[in-house]
Amino acid sequence: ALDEKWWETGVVYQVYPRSFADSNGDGVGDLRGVIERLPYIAALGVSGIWLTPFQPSPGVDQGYDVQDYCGVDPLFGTLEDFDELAARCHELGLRVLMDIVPNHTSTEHPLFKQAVAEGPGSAARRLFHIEPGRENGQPPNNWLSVFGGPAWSRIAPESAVDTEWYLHLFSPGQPDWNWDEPEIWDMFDDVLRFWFDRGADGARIDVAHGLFKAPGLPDSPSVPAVIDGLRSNPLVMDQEAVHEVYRRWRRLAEEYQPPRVLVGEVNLEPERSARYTRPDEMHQTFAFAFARLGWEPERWVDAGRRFESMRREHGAAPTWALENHDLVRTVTRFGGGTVGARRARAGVLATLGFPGGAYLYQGQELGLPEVDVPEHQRRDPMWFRGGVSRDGARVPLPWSVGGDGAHGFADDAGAVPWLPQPEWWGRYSIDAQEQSADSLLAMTRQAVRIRRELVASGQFDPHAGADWNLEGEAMVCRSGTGLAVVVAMGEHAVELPEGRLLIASAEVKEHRLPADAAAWVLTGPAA
Ligand code: ISL
Repeated sequence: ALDEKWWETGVVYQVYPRSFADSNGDGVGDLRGVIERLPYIAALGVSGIWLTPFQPSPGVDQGYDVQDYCGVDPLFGTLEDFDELAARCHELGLRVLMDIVPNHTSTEHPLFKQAVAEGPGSAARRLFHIEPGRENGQPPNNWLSVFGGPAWSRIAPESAVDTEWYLHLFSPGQPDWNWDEPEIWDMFDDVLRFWFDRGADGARIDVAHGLFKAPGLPDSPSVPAVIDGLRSNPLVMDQEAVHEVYRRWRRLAEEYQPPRVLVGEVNLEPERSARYTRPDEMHQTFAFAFARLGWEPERWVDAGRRFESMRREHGAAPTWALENHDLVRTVTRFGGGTVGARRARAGVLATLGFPGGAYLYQGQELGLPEVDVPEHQRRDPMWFRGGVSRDGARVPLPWSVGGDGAHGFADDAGAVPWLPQPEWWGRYSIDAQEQSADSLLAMTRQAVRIRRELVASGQFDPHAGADWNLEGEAMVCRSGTGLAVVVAMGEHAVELPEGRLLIASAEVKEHRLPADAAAWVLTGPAA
């Protein structure tokens, strides 16, 4: 049962290659670094990895500005390295998810360069949203980019003749594709086939709720692309037309044996994101309504309940994740310091126990806090456009206690990591946590192992419906299989429900779970 539906029965580990392991001492992680340290990932017991982009890119948005969708950036290695990585993963029983970026590309993509060169009216310009400006040198409409500032830039800022503008929902280095053109559909079919043929087991789809814009690109009464964390501008994203793309991709994925898996980065409210997991669309979408929460019991219950509608209406299991490379690390988000550390630990256990798929972001199993990267060393385009910097969740992993080789991130002792690590980084290292039986790393491994056992015995089912309630100071998720996930979110210890305690994130005494902790209890006949 585990293998067949690995993406939801098992746990997927997100690898951010730039910051995972550096095999050649240039301070940037690479595919060979991932290959060398796959045994570490396999030992977590996870069923697969998702690799964020490693395709050729100028790196304006750390690889989310893709210049060539079917290659490997020399910074990360070669296509042969990818082949070896996929083969090694499969030997170890790990599946591999690519990151596909269909909403936008890079200004260095050959088709965009052609569009620039061939000028107004050319066929190449139709592949993007390229429009004449308005009077007084104003952009074609009033939309703002997700990263801040106008969503439009001039194609040729210096030219008096070519006064057209191109749309970019993200940075100016990331022009949006025009999905009204059939050529784009064909191009992405080929991209998916390229990686699926090479052994990729599926794809995470970047900004999957993007792609299409309201016809005619009208001015918007509310100008930002994202109104708040989960509500996007209805003219800019979440257009009905996008669902036809996923129906097509699902058919394409199912031409393969085993069928390839699609997971959507759909940053919308549960009811809207659920529509992307219809049986003939994507297999899963991340539960962002949950990922964006702080330590707020009422909102956890509310988010949990809202995802139950996704099961009922679309037959899809929610996909829990509390961290990724865009979000503030949970230790910090949940309060920082030792309190934040305890809560982040509880968060890992809760995520793995709620019925649904589960993703962990590299370093989450170590309890890494957000790093305050000094301003002059920040690299995030969002920061440069006036937003918050996401660099603090992207600092290269600490593998060893001592500082050499950027705390063991690099094989080369003198390597300087692309983002600076704080001097206390080694305290969180994998080596340090391997020495301690109650480290978060040890707990994560144990929880993943227990989850596998529960899957095998039918006591964990990602599709089981669940009841979400506040019981006193505890947030309790009781799943149809008899597994209760209890999170003590108040100030006091809570009495655990009757049953067999399987694992807890802090010491349970007399069946009482301390504050800021989580536990799994098998209740009813299942116990
Ligand atoms: O569009 C949003 C909400 O409706 C955003 O939250 C959006 O989902 C998010 O910014 C997308 O992130 C992904 O694409 C970006 C990239 O910078 C991120 O790292 C990536 O995860 C652009 O490719």
